[in-house]
Amino acid sequence: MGILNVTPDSFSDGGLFLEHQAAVARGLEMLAEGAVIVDVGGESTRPGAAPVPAEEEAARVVPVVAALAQKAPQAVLSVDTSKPDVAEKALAAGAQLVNDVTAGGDPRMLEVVAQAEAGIVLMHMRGTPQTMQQDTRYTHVVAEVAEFLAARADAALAAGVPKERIFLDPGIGFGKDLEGNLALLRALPHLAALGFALVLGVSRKSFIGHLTGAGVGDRLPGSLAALLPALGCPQVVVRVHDVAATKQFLQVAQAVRAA
Ligand code: HH2
Repeated sequence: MGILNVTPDSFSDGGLFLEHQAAVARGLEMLAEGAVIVDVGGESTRPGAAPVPAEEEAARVVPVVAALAQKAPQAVLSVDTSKPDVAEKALAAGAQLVNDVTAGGDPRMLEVVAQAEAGIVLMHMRGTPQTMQQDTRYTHVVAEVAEFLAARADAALAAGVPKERIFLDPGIGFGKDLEGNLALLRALPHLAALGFALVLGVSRKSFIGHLTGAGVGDRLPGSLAALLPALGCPQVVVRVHDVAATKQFLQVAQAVRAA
């Protein structure tokens, strides 16, 4: 899953693809590099990011989704939003997946997804992007995240989203400290045992900076290393900025594992 942020303020690529033409070109480039899914987002979720009104978010993402759907009909397009109105418009424009970092926090989201016969990514976050790093203590982070994800998957099933269209994501960096992020990465097989496909987003995140001192633009090696736990899991979608490098990493790592 290639990340396409049509925002002025995303932590790593903010401002680069705010122009629709540049965003569509980057989406097509990621597909050519081997992405299967392009995740189009119009609101940053970095800690402390300012909320964006639904109309503005839709105006950022919907034209990009529509253009990609027209130019790359084979691609799976995802919309990174927690607002049902934005999701509905993006689904009508050709998206097939909603990436909701609030895991259906707005109850209408699950209805919108079920109605459109789309898929949904349900991610764990504590609080909101404004508050999530204020308290990152857990008694048992893996058990708490797994319990939350299982409950949200049940809610999606109850709303009529079929199991094969539900993806669970531990939300690396969303209300977790370094220790919590590492524990969740190590526990990926445990989360896979919930029986749903997973999404994992580690690309360029700050825990890599905390471990290594590397700045956002220099975190590719750490981003690849953080994908190691995903190699042992059957159904993991990796959400990345650097599609070509990640593709090569996964191809070689999987060949070695299979040898
Ligand atoms: N991480 C980010 C945004 N959306 N969605 C899922 N499912 N999992 C993630 O780990 C995840 C996500 C943050 O990364 P990015 O999109 O690069 O930055 P920003 O939120 O600042 O736009």
